[in-house]
Amino acid sequence: MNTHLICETGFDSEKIHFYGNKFLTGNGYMGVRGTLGEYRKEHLPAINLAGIYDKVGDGWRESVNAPNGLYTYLVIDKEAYTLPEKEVSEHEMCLDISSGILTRKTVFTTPKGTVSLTAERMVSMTNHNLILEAYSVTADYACKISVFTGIDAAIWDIYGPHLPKIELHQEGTYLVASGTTQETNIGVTTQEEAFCLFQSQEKIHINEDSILHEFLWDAEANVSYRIEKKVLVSTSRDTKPATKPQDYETERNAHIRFWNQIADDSYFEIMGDERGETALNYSLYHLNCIAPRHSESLSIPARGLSGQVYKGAVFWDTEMFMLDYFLYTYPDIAKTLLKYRIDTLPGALEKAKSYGLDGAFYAWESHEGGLDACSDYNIVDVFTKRPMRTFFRDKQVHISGAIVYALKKYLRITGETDILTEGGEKVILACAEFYRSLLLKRATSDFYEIYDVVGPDEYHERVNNNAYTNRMAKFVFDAAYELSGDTQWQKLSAQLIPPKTNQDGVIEQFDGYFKLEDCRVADVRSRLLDPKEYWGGAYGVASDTQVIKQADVVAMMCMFREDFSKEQMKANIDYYEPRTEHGSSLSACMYSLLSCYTGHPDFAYPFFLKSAEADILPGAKQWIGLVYIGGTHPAAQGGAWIVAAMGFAGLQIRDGKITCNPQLPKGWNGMKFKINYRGKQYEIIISGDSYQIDEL
Ligand code: IFM
Repeated sequence: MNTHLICETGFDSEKIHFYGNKFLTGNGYMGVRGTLGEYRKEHLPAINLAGIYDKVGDGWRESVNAPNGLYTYLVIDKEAYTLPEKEVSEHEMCLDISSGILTRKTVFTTPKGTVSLTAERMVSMTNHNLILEAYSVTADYACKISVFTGIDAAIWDIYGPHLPKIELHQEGTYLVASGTTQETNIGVTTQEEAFCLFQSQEKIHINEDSILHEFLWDAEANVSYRIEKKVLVSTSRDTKPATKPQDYETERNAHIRFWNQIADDSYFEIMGDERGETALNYSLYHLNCIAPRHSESLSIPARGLSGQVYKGAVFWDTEMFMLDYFLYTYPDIAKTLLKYRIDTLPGALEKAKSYGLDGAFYAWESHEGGLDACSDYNIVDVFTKRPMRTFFRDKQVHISGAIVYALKKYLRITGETDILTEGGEKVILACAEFYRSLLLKRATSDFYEIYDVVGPDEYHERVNNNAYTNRMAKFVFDAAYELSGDTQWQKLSAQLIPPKTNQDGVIEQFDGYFKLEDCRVADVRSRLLDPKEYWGGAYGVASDTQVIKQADVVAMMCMFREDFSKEQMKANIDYYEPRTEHGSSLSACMYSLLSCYTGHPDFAYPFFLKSAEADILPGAKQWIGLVYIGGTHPAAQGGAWIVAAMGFAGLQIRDGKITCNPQLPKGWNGMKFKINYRGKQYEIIISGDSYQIDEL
């Protein structure tokens, strides 16, 4: 079995959106949803652009999709053969995660026989503006075939249209579609060139919302006819003009070589678990599809480049869940992600000021310049259809701590300190000032407290002394002290109220949490009147109970494992897991990691798989209230790497020394993977509970 091939056989029109995520291709500059060439906007095709945002009227600000240069459909004897409209006798999509190539084979049944359509697609890793696609058509009888291929300017937008007037024309061998975003005035252009590798007649059709070649020919029975496409996507924000591609084969080979290298650098071998190995490497495939290799200062949105869900915005997901893979594999990319936060410091300073606070309050949903795209009304109530006031933007203050935590991790792993003078130091100090401005002290108390926050568990809003948030603030004060030697930070760290713990060592998630109704996830679920109902906020079914959305105390224990004994970690997993909905894809990996830390890899395994398979299997949450949240889950994918490397392999770097502490789940006989540490590559081979680390 080839564990690098992810396939879906058969066609299920109910799963069109899911396939769009599952078969995403991308190169960090753009993500291309895994939709079929013939799909129009109702099936959510998208060429989603990294870091390009816009706002239309009162709609939410969101990322921008380019005109779809992959639009292609087949006509046989004057009848269109497209999915989902036509019956097919065969249909398969396969993604090769070690070459970054998505293929499709569809066999249509026509009144006279069968016609097979195969296609391959890749978003070039070596020319970031380029997408390559090739089609082959074979009929088992003689017929007249037309392939229409070109650019669809009817773009799928959630809050668009972002390119309201798209100009379509032909320029030499290229078809061109270009438009300008409404608020941000960014030019977006798609150019498309298609070649027939056989004799055909060609016509160009310029329609109201598409520009297409029509290749028309008399097909002989059982002869394959191939058409190759090169699509160039560019924006006026590009630092360099798009380079014209070389011939298809040369570009294809370069792309494959690049992906082969990624697979060689970072994919895992898991002896004894093909399913786990495939899911983990598929996760790493996704992280590489969305890694901003073309930039020195850009980050990754919470839904990757799979569309405009969550506004295409960057959340704490990147720093806390995705960064580690890059730190240990491609530290330059880790730096690019952090530079984004350094460069968006002005936005964070501005946000803090707007709330009457000091220092840097980073955007909960960050767009360019650090602008917070998070709305005050981020969820629509299913019953009243009214926007609900949520407090993600104003109260999820743990975001600034995530950035300092990530910077410190970068410093520790890479040993590269230039990032401090390049702005990292300012970020750390500004975040410390921010947390200082949140501190409250009662006249009779020795301790500082932090009130009125939302922790990682978003269902409980405006709580006091969220243990995770307080620990992050303490971490930031410690970092500021270490950097500046200013003892005010040391004092604040020492005087921050310690977490409250019950007799079993279970940490109270926030003040009063233990007094809430103690019930289980199933109890709360049974109270829902509508499956899309929001569980949190003022009237949510979970709000007055101990049921939480995602790892919170458990996440804190993962981040600060040195603070806790294994017994205490275990007591907290045992307490919180039955009360956790895992309603966020960020949750499972934290439970998995902490279970590894406590020496329970078998308990950890299903959570690991849930994380790694977040986009392989259907079932991910699609709605919060009436807001669509479908898309890929890169934080879960990054979390899967963290669990495999730090959890099952027990990888740790302390005082410059790489060590492992393997704890393999049942069925795993060994693991093999590489890391990059301070400019050198190491191969880690684990067999049972012993390991070997070889410098390569
Ligand atoms: O950042 C997360 C948050 O923790 C839970 N809701 C979804 C966000 C984006 O993934």
